[in-house]
Amino acid sequence: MRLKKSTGLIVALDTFSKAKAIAVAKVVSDYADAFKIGYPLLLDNTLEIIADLKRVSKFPIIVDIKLADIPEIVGNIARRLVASGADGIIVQGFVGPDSIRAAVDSSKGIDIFVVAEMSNPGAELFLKKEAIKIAKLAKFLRTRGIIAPATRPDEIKKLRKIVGNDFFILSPGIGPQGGSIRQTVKAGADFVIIGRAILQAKNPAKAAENIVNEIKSIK
Ligand code: 3DU
Repeated sequence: MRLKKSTGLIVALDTFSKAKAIAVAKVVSDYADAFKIGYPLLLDNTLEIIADLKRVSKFPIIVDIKLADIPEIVGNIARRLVASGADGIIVQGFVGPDSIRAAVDSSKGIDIFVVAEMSNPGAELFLKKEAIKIAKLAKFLRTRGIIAPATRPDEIKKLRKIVGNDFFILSPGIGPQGGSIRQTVKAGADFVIIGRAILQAKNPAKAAENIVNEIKSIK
């Protein structure tokens, strides 16, 4: 299942607990376009967690282990994730064209997203300088989109000009990391990726609803 835009919200299920991930996935289902799972959930569970989530969700499951390795390893892991039911895979862009291509070629048409620039302050030192090159590469290699930082909306604006409008920009970094939904969406992000502001809310469904209403209100 490929990623489609409806609400513009991707929920990051950043928890070690399968029960918590499934409970949150169920209650935010009306608001999310996709779920993103990463190391926390995968370390304490097996890849079966993807099938478990797919039983309670009709949305794509994007696996975010920020793959960064030689093409051989990236290809093998991508194949394994596809076989486990992943609908999308996030790879690092700094590894260069051969490894990104290995992900695309091994992924049987599921969505590959490339990290162009990370949202943490430390990314200013290395990744920010290369983000435009990585974004061009991601587009050239026919991936589905890039990850760009909600913490630096000017970067999203710049990257949007590079990739055009027929290419997804997914932006993490809202809330605890300092980014704002309004600025991120206005800068050109198609999706916000949100973890803690939903997972740690007293009422995750209400938090997701508020986020989606805020996205909708942005012109
Ligand atoms: O800050 P939050 O709790 O909303 O989580 C953000 C999520 O997005 C989390 O899963 C993290 O691994 C991911 N992410 C970034 O935060 C920054 C990036 O550059 C790439 C992914």
